[in-house]
Amino acid sequence: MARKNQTLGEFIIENQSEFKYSSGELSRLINAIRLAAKVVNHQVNKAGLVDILGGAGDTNIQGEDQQKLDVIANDAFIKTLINREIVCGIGSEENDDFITVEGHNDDHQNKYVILMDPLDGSSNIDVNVSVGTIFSIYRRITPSGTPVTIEDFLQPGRNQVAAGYIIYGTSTMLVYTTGHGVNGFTLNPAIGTFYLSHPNMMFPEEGTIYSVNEGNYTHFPQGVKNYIKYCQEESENRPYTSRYIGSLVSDIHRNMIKGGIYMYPKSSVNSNGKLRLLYECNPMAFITEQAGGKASDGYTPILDLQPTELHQRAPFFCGSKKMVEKAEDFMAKSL
Ligand code: P6P
Repeated sequence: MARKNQTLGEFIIENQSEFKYSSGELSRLINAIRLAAKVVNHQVNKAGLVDILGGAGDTNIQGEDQQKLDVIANDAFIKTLINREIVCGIGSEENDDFITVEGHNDDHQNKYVILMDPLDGSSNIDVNVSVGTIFSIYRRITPSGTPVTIEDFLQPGRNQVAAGYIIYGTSTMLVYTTGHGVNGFTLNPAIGTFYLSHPNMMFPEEGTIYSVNEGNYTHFPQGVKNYIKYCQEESENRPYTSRYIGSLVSDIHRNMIKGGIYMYPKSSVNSNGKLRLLYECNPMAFITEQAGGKASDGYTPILDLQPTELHQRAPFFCGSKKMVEKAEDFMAKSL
């Protein structure tokens, strides 16, 4: 039972019994994420003060300029997760291949794999706009005692045992689910403690906010164009309001609280859209469904897609159930 102002630590202990099979590892994994979140939060909050802005001079597998904070966040989460000896493998947007974690005595006995986008929205770093960390957790499916394999990462999103995000905004929040609803914890930076501030978060079934990069309008499928025109035309509750921060975590967090839809469709420029299935779409879709919303690629629930590659992309429609269903109607009618 979620009690407002409970600390994250108390919440994890009181809800330990909800984790199937877990004898505490999943709790320790969430605690490891909590620690790494505080480390990254400290770095993000001082970004303007220390010469860590700007590119790190490298590019990641997506060919995107790696921001120094991308690298710092990636290192912080990887180091914390390895030290806590709970995962047998780590997949990250910033690493071309997955990382094998041998574990205690190099015995490959750890039960979980984690996938993450350590600092999503990093292009916003230098302009002081909110950024976020996104994570997705599975139980391994290959035999314990053997090195983790790509199959452990390429599971459908429906298999996730936990997923969440940290939003480094006007306040820093950790929002996550283990399949029993969504709860949001706000960091009190003065004492470094996360407090339950948003118990049982739910998407409003309807909303009046649509989030999409309309600069890509001419490249969108006709169904998306038709839906955007639907959002803009005068009628009951419409025109809607357009809000697009360019930071997935921020746009979806706002829509979950106020109601809305976020779309990153495929286009003639990005045949599968831009967002990555394993560490952006799947975790945000798990959270969305747990919060009573809906997430699809325009046709199929995101959580039912069978991944084939670690960094594959997927078109993404996510948010208030009735808004996503309306967008899917427009997509179906223009097949
Ligand atoms: P565009 C950030 O790079 C990101 O992955 C999401 O956080 C964000 O919603 C999207 O890409 C923004 O992409 O093409 O609109 O700038």
